Amino acid sequence: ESLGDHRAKAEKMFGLMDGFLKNDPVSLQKDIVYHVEYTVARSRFSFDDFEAYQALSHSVRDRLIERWHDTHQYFKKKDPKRLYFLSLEFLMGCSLSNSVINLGIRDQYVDALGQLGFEFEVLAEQEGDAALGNGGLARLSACQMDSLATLDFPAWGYGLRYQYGLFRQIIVDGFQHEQPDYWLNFGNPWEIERVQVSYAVKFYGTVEEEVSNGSNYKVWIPGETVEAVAYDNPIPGYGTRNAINLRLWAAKPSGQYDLESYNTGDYINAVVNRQKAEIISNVLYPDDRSYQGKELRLKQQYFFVSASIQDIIRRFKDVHDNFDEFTEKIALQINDTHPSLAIIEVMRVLFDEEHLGWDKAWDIVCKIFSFTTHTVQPEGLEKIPVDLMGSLLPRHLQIIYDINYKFMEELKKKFGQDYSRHARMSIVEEGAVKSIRMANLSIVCCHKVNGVSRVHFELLKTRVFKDFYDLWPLKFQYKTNGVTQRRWIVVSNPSLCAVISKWLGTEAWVRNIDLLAGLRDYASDADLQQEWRMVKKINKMRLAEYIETLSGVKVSLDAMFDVQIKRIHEYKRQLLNVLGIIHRYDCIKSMNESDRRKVVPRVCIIGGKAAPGYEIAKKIIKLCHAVAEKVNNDPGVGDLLKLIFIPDYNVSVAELVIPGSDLSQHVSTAGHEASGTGSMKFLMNGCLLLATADGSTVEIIEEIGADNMFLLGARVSEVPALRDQGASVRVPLQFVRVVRMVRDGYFGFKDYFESLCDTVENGKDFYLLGADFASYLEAQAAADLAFVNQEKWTRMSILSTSGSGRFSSDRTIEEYAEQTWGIEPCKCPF
Ligand code: T68
Repeated sequence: ESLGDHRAKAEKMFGLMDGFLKNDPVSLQKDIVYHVEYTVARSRFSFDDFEAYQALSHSVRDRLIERWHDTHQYFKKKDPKRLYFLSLEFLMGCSLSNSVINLGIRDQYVDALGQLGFEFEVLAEQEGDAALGNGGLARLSACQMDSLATLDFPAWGYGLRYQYGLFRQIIVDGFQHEQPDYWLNFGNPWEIERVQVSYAVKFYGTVEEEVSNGSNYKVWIPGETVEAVAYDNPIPGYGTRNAINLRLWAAKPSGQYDLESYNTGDYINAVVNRQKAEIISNVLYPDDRSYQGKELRLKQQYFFVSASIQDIIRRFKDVHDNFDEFTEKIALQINDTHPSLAIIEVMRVLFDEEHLGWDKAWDIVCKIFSFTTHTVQPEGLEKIPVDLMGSLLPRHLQIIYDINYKFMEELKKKFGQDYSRHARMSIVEEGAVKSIRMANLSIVCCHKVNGVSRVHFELLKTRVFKDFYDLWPLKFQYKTNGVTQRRWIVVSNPSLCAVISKWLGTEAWVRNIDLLAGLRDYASDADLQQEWRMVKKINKMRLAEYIETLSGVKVSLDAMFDVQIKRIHEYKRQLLNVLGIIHRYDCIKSMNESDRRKVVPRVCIIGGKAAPGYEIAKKIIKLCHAVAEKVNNDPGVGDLLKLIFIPDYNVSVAELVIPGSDLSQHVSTAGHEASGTGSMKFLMNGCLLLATADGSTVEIIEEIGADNMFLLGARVSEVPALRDQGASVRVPLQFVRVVRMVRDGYFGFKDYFESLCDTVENGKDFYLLGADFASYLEAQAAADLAFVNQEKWTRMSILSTSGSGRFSSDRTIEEYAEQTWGIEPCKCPF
């Protein structure tokens, strides 16, 4: 077919489409009704809210698809350098509200639905979260996709389409139980299945030598082949026509039949065996920090990497007939080390299959890959046992050895016989279990290694990757994390959004967050302050209703809502918070009537999931419930103190809780939180922070000033000395007392809590809860004092929002684009 014919056909088809979809209320209504009838296949006379949500989503999806097609057509035509963002986890949450806002058609939908007798918000609540990730790292990926689309960057995301997302947390008698999240049960209107986009992914087998054109090549003869099928998820930018793609892979049995079994008549077993392939993309691993060297996890990693690399090379080859321009057209970002096999896979394809020669292939690999690390603890670094790697990916193991050999030669030249340095830096770790250090591999092969905050960068340079920093100082950089104001203000806090736009006289801050700084001038303005407090009140009412439905506990709107929501970890110190609550309770109990009148009432809210095998974290959850049981039912305490544990914390819960909080806690032991991003969402919503000088908090202080938050605890530089003091570290009496209360069974479950108490007493308090306790209580007291003065508090709150501009993921992405990826915007014309 000639190009002319093709264009004529396309134009004819576009004519039949009657142009693009229209967004006036009647067109929207027609589309929704159409989808009720034909897509959802319910009668137009009888459908429920969920079916209405489905039809509504399909009409939004149609509009997304138009822009997404045009964007990709345009990228294809322009052939700019593209960024490929590889991540094993994306925590997208819900899509409906975000999509209509980014498409700029929310108001039209609200009207259209209103006229049909539906409320947009009610239908939006029907949607369930897409929870294909654990925590900060995964939500960061989602925020960054939003920014990449909004800033018109020619980017693609790649990940895995898990059948089961992060487990659902249910609480039975105060204990966490896990339930599977079978999120695809009712279909997913936000994805497009592309059965025709699929690749064979190989595993196991052997490596053989082959001679071709007089040279020797290695050929990998696989023992198992699985098919990867693409599911595309359009990601719309805000205020632009661009919609980029997040391509997630699902495992399906390979098209290649197991002829042997068919011939031997074992038909049933052959079919059953084929189904086993699907296991690969079945379930997300719920451990957000530990590595167990499990075969299935490695299979997941290689499966998604191999499919993505095949897809990327196929797309490149569509328009290029050699690899000369590969490095000018492609940037590959690996999100932590989880996708780092991509590096070896590209090496293998270029060397073994494309026959480019080692040096050329290596040169390309070193120019295209960059890597971001999200961890601080050396024990958080991924290690794959060599035996496992060798059996699952025999050829990859050989290539890793070859790379390591050359790297060791380089080290010898540079540092001579410093064997302990060689051993520390080697990609291969000798020891009881010989393993591949995925971080070392990534550092050796990537042109940039990024940290996620300045403090993190300092720790990488001086501790975690010190040897590598000494060798290649220019490789190391940092890009302080950010979050998207589209989801974390516009979607989740419409009332605040309206007030901000009114006072700034523009909505432009939604794309250009630096404009928020303009609010600073009005921080003491009585009118703004009143509107600001009104917004907070509305959001607190919503949250209070949610709390009452969940727990039956009625909370006072006059109380300070004090929130800590994040994954449960010892280093994040939810236990410090609970011990602080016990102390507060203890104080209230011993007060006389006149002192009680001075107490600032508190609603303490804690939420978060513990990894299923993390016993201590699970005990912290149980302790929250045990304390809540006692405190909430103590008639002598009443509204002065309530403790609420919000179960099944996820993105949607965060969207509800953050706008309704007054104070939020980010109290990790200094030097343990690489960045932290929750704090940024609270900051944008004008919630004050009670925090340690850890991760990105240090930069938040620089933006809003230490006076506008409640700082506490030891600094990063003080932590090692405190740890060295062990049992002789100074611990306040109040700390000893509250731990004793737990130990003695004041909240019940005496035996169960014993091992939890052991983690903070007798010189074993690794996370320094005792050492920081006095400072924690002082910060809490300062918060109480500030809250009493509502003008002062509101001013601090406005200054928090107005100082949050630096923590937009738009800024982070601009920095990556310029300093790491070398990509430029490619804006699809309207
Ligand atoms: C988090 N890491 C950091 N890891 O803890 C946090 N890990 O400080 C930072 O703000 C955030 O990343 C974004 O940079 C994680 O969330 C994981 O979830 C994870 C998952 C699997 C394996 C290892």
